[in-house]
Parts: sequence; C-alpha cells; structure tokens
Amino acid sequence: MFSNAIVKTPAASMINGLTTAGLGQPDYELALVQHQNYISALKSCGVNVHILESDERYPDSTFIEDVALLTPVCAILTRPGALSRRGEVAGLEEVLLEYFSDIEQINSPGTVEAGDIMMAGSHYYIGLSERTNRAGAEQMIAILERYGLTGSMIELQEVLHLKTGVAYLENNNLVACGEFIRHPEFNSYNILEISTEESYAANCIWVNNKILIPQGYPMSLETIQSAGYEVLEIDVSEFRKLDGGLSCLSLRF
Ligand code: CIR
Repeated sequence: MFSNAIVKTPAASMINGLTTAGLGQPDYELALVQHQNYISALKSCGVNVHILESDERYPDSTFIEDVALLTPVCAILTRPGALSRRGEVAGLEEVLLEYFSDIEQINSPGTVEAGDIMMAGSHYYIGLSERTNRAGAEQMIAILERYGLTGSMIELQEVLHLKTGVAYLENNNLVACGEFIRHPEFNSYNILEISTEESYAANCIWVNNKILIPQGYPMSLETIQSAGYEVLEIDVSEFRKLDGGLSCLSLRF
C-alpha cells in the first residue's frame, strides 16, 4: 500500500514542453484544474499528497515520476535522458530526505527516466528507450540489488517510456498495449489488453487497490472494471498533449 505521493505543480512554461503528440499546446489554466483533480483522486485513495511548487525553468517538471525511483527501502535520483529535463533532479533530494534515509543517484554516462521503470513486487522492469540507456539501467539494477531488490531490462520499440504501454495493477494483473501484449518477459502475468485506439489508457495507476485511468477510454474502463477493480477516471487531456500520463504526474510510495 502507498502512504504518500509527491506531485509538482505545472509551470506556465509547460506550453513549451517536449512533445511528439501533435495535439497542440496545452491550456495552462485547464492543466492546473486537472492537476488539482488528480491530487483529489490520489487523496481519495488514502495517500498524503506532498505538493511541490512549480519551477518555470523546467517546462516538463510536472512529470515528476521521471526524476526519481522510490522503493520501500531507498530512493534513487535519476539522470534524465532529455537534456532539457536534467536539471529537474536538483532540489528533489532535500524533499526526499524527509522520507528516505538512503538516497542513491544515477551518474554519467548513465541516463534513466523513471517512467521507464515498472515495479512489480520487489522486481523492477527497466525499459531501454531514447531516454534510458543501458549504462543507466545497469547502474539502477546494481543499486536495487544492494537493497535486496531485483531489476531487468526490456528493449522498447514503439513507446516513449515503458509505462506508456504497460502498468502493473498488483494481483498478477498487467495492463498492456501494443508491443507488450505478447512480450515474452510478461507471459506469466494475466494480461488486461488495451486496444491500439485506446493506447493512452495503458498508462493507468494502481493506488491502494483503486485504479486511476484517464477519462474517455470506455473499452479500457470496462476491461479494468471487469477484472474486479474500482476505477476512478481522471481527465488529463492537457498533459496528454505533452506525451504525459497519469503515472508521470506523481511519485507514489
Ligand atoms: C517528456 O517528453 O519528457 C514529457 N513531455 C513527458 C514525460 C512523460 N513521462 C512519463 O511518461 N513518465
């Protein structure tokens, strides 16, 4: 179960964030409202939400998931592959020290964005992407092993981050889309298949037995409800315009 979440208020500069979506610029005022609703949903799942101030220097900094991996036993600061995001890590250590006594760090030449890391129990799947390189993944696995955890790498073909296309919902249930539906690494899981038309809904999150999914994906909603979950739908249309999803908007631990 998670007790805490950390979120970062979107900066007005988010309109200049990195994107491949082709959906136009986000509406900042609407993004702020959606972010508040996201926070309310997290709270309704029973977690305390630590809200960090916005940082105009970093348009993508509201996607705080990418800059740290928080495990039950340690925190690991990443080194984002996107150069415009690298500075987002500074300052987070001070916040994490409120919760963690052991804080580790990914170093050059390694790059990792934690949107590429999916936790399944004590195992962490690490996507090798344009943002996370092998050196970073190797460092991450070595750190995890020092703390009695394990990790393995998965080469990504189509998606930005691993969790763009896959989400672990506990109880051996794995939401998967596209390249992950029949991926050999995941063949021991019960796959909850997300169709290509609704691929954005694959980025959903388990928070204390409830599932948060993006609003507007009825087939995915039905699939996850049919697996026995209580589902909360959240509208994150403005974050989608920057390739960001529900998982990217918080660190949950
Ligand atoms: C980026 O390209 O870095 C941001 N615009 C979106 C990051 C999304 N994060 C994630 O999937 N974990």
